[in-house]
Amino acid sequence: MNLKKAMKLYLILETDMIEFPLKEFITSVIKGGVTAIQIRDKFGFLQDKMNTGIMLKKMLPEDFLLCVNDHVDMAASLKIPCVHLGIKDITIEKARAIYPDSLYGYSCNTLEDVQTALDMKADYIGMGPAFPTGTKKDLRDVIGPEGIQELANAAGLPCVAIGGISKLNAHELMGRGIDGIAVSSAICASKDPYRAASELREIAEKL
Ligand code: TZP
Ligand code: MG
Repeated sequence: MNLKKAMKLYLILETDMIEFPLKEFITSVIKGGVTAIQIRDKFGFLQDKMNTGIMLKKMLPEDFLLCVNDHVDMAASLKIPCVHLGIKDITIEKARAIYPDSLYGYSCNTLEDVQTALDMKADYIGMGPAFPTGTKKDLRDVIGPEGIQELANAAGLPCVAIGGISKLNAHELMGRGIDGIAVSSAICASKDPYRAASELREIAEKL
């Protein structure tokens, strides 16, 4: 898998925000240009996330970058190819002992986090929050486009910016050394998810 290419438009799935049947929504956003999906649903039941994972595995091509937030065990049991972890989760080293075949992403907010990601041999980095957002409750300090650039330069790994990104501010992330943008509300809460995805993909192509 070409990870940099696969991370161009990375959708963080928060199904509570979605106003359409999930299957219909996924079909629309894939047509619109989403290149990766992370099952997050931070406060959802694990059984529901498992069902979402089973459905997405059936719908998406085998080489699609499908990720699971936090739940290494769920990813391993469904053979989902990627797990996303952060400072509050088990380490990537421990996760690899459970599920060695997975790709691992790591959330970074500081240069120290980037060093941790490199030490743990993360496959990619999610860096942010780029902008203020209400989607994540335990939000760390907003680092802005300059902070994103600083972390991307230090990382030298495939990376996406995350946090409060919309079609109104995504252009501020151009030329910052990132490979893609990760969004939740800008697509999940949209009345026209196809359009939201295609507008963001157009911007992501110019990063
Ligand atoms: N991690 C940092 S900010 C964030 C996560 C999961 C929330 C992203 O959601 P939105 O709606 O795109 O700001
Ligand atoms: Mg986590």
